[in-house]
Amino acid sequence: MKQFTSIHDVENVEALIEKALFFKQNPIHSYLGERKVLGMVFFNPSLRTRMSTQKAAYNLGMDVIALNAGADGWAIETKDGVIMDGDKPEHINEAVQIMSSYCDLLAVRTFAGLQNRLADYSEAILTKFIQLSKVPILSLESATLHPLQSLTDMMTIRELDIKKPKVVLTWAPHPKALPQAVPNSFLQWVTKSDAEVVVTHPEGYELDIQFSQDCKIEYDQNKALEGADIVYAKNWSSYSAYGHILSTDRSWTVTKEKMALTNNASFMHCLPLRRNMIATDEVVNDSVVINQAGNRVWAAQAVLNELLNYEKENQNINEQGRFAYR
Ligand code: SN0
Repeated sequence: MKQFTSIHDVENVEALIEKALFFKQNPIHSYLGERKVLGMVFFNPSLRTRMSTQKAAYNLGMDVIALNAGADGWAIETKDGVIMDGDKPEHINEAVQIMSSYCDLLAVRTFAGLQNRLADYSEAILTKFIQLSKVPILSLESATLHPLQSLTDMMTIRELDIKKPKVVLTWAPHPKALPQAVPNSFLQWVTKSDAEVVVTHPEGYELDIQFSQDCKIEYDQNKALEGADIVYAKNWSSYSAYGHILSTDRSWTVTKEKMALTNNASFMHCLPLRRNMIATDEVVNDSVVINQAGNRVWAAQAVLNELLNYEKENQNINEQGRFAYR
């Protein structure tokens, strides 16, 4: 695997899930990453992604440099052709080339701006990283996808060991407009697994058809939840009325009563989760979210291991022990 930005970069999804499960049992299995540096650049906040990916890198013997662009590093201008007379002193065109010269793998988190659908769905910033980096790129959530989360989700569902589970992705209310990255990515992965997938949301919250085409859409949340084995809750803002909040209807909050409609389903969420908006305290306390978040380490380790392996196999290591990635 020469980069990890979506499921399309993964040659064998099944093998990657198995590798993540393997690392959970054998965390310190390889030192493939010894003397290698993972750079992590954050344009947006992170708790799980940052800590779990760092831990995963350490398990492989890597060193990590993490930079919060605009907080502990210069704010980075990402658009071409602008007169840089504002508050961003650094341009992405230099920054990525330079950061990638210091690192062996480069990871980036960049959320959707939710102002311009075309710009977000063209993955302008992630694409810049891919084009300008000398080393493999790893997405830590981009404008439209969150593949590390989805790999973790698949691993967590696998651990539940349910034959052809009914998986329900439900929209839930939230005070802020959030990206569609987590639900888009989840559907991209879960529809490739052996599961019956139902998406439920209020009208106007339809996701981009490229992600929802292989699942059933059910506008009645109670109906959707009937017989569910897994309930995956997430808020997202509208795709059609791009970036807008169309509903804050708290009748969509996942409650104990709603969970009672399911087949004793496991409740999942990527976190952070706003309690008693997305789901009630009772539902969160009785969920698999802690194991799910814990699995982020093993998913990240499987991905880092694949990226390191690719380089090793392609023998692109130069005299300095650095990858000479093209
Ligand atoms: C992000 C999202 O894509 O929805 C990251 C999830 C892994 N979530 C948020 O930004 C939540 C912010 C909030 O105010 O609750």
